[in-house]
Amino acid sequence: MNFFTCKRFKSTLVVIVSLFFLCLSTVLYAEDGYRLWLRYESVKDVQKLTSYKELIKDLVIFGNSPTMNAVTKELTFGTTGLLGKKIPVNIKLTSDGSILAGTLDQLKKLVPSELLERVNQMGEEGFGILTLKISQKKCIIITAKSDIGVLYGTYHFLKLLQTNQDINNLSIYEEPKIKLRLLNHWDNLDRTVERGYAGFSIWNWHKLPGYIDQRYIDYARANASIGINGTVLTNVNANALVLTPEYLIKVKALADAFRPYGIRVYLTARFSAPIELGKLKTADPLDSTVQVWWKNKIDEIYSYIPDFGGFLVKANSEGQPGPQNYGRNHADGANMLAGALDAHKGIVMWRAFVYDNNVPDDRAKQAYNEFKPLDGKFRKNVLVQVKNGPIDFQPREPFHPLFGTMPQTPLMMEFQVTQEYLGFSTNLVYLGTLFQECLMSDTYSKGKNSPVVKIIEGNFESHTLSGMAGVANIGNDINWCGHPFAQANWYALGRLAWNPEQMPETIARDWVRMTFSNSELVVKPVTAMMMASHEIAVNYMTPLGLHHIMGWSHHYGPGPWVKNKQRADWTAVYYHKADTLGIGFDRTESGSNALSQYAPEVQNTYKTLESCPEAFLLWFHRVPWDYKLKSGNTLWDEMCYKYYSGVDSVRWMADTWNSLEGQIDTERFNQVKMLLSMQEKEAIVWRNSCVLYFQTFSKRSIPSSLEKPEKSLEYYMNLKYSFVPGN
Ligand code: GCW
Repeated sequence: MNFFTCKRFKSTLVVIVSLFFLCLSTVLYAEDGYRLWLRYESVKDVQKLTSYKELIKDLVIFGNSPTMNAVTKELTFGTTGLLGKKIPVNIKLTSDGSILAGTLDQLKKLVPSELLERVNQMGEEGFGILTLKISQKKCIIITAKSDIGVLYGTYHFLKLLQTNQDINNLSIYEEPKIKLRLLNHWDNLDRTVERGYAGFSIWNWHKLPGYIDQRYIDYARANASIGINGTVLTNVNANALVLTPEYLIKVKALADAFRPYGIRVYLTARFSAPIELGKLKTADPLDSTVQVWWKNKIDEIYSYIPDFGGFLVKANSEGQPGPQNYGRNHADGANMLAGALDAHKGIVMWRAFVYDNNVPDDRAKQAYNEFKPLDGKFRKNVLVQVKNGPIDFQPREPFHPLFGTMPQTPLMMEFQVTQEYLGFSTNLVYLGTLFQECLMSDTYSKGKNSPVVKIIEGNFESHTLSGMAGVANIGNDINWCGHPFAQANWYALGRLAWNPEQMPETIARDWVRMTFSNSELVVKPVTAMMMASHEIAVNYMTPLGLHHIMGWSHHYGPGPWVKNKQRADWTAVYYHKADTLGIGFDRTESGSNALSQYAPEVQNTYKTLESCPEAFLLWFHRVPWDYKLKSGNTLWDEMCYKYYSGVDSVRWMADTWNSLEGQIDTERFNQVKMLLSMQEKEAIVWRNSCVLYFQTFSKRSIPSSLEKPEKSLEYYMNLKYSFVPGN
């Protein structure tokens, strides 16, 4: 007997081989974040798992359209992963425990029609998930009027399993409250992403149309799972090239890949395209040659993509061309495009984020001034897309005054999911609460209880169109968004676009359960961190209504000292107006009177120093440094406390996260740990820069209980950041 045949060798070999496979499997299944919230890990709760196995024996799926094939794939993949065993697909109902998925039409032979009546009353995208007895057999049916509805129902059903819900007696009916639920990619054709912090664009234009990256399919799956039904592929700072045949065949390839998942493709239209591509002398929307050019272009686009969604347009803003170049207004521009799109049921989303060529007394007033007079002048297939606040996605803004003041025009919400002003992809900031704060703000446009959400749902005027868009935070990073928690913002956008009345906490909990763990030991603290995170960032960046004091141009880090640029309204000093007497932008009657753009009840709330919620104090008022706030502190002291509490709270988030070691997979645990430590450093830079800079005006000392900034103001002002992403 030699060593190689001895028992000892054999068992050593077994150990080595098993270790090898174990290592290999951890490498293969490393939690790199790619799977987003669709991980379908096997259910850990033994009781739940047993009951799911009891209730889910097989899948019976009707229809074989591309969408129904997606349903089959997702249901098989999802249930197999969650239940830890292969769930077979059958063609007919054979025993208890079938999951039946199909449209009403397909199911009507099996299911008594009165049981499905409620689904029949819903729109095309709605669905029902019901526990029923059919031919004495207990089953769960997922049904809808359309295949897409069945797909949405499928994801909802899988979410129930992913979040360990009871599925014994289901009676769920859901339909979206908003029609257009879109991502806006600010992706350029060279694959850079404006304000993108997760690598390069996921659209690999060079390899399209021949190469369909699996990422496109996974992107579509992720979007469909949260109800997103459209994507604008290109940057609003548009390049006309995307409208040429060279690119249209690539756009078509993406549209084909997304179609089974209910996602329509939209493009940004560069207003001067007739000049750049068509060699016309003008892009005047009232010029007939221009109109013909666009009509032909639009017909051409539809010849490639029959269900093309339409255009998103940024015009006469930040140097982009538009109708005002020809003495026309936004309605003239939008209607010209909408006219040509209408023949194909396409739409125009015309952005209200505009800039005058002249620097105004208050930039916050511009959109209202330009758009309000145009209410009622837009064609039926135009939506005006309005950012949540009147300046520009600041860490905190009051709601945009256009909400509620253009009743005859469907207004579409534009949120920013990418964290341009909220710490890029190094800061953990959950945006569900920011979105909700805006959606729930009462505009009083129809008296009390006229929140923004009702305006965008189109409740008051029953517009045929309604929409919500989020500027995407997606790039080609392995985890899509750069920060594991940034995925939650993509997720929240989709969930809120489907139903903007949902609670951000519910959404956060679901996301944590699907993304990390169902254990309450994880769900509770992580949800608490997420729910607090936006306010924390506001505290260390722009407390008490401060805004637009970030680093010049790239917007990374603080820059309250930024002044003397091309336009005053691109500087920080224009917005904070700090001097030895006080700080803040007076937007009341004694100042720019931007407040007058809101309903009288809203004006009353913000009008006086006493009535104004402190979160918006310096947004609406100029306040003396010694002014006493509700806490009894002076404005200066309170500002210091806010900045310091912001940093302390980041430390609390880091401690909370670090206490979860062992309960989260190592890879993502370490990623978030490192990022939180970076966030702490960045928060300190924000705090120290702002406190030291504003101190040069307030001439007051930092309250003695607070640690002194370790470096000088000069040090912070001289920090240089080269090649900041997204710029
Ligand atoms: O906030 C500003 C951004 C620009 C962006 C613009 C917009 C796409 O800094 O990068 O341009 O908003 O929304 O159009």
